Amino acid sequence: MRKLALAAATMALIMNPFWATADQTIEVDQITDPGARSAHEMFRFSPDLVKLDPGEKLIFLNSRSHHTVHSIPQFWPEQAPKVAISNKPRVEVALEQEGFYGFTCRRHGTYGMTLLVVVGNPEIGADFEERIDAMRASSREKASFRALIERYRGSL
Ligand SMILES: [Cu+2]
Repeated sequence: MRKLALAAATMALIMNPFWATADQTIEVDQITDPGARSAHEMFRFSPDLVKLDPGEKLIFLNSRSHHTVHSIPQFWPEQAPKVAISNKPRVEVALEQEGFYGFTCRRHGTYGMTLLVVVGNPEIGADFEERIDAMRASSREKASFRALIERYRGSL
C-alpha cells in the first residue's frame, strides 16, 4: 500500500506543470518512448506545460529523429518571432513578451504532441476556443492543446 501511495505521489509530481522561478533556464526535452501505451504518450514534450517570466530562457533538447519544434500561430504573441527548430540537439529560445506560446511537433503534433509555455500572467481570452478551432491541426492535437490550457487554468 505504501509503495502505491508513493507511486501516486510521484505521478502527481510528474503530472504537475513545471513552474520556473526567476532567472531559471528550463529544458524541454522531446521524448520518444517506445514502451508507451498510446501514440500521445509515446511522442511528447517533457515538460509539456511551462511558466516563465518574460526574458527567461527555454532550451529545446533533442529536436531530432523526426521531432521538430514549431510555433502554433493561433497561440503566439503578435510581435514575437516565430520558432522553427529541426535537426538540432539543443536550441536556446528567449521569450520576451508576455503571452501564450503554443508549440507543436510537425511530425507528431497530430498524435497530440503539443507544449504550452505561459510567459508572465496573460489573461485567457474568451476567444480561446475559437483560436483552437482555427488551428490547422487534427482533432487529437486540438484536444491535447485544449487540455494544456485547462491544466494551466486549473493551476491558477
Ligand atoms: Cu515529435
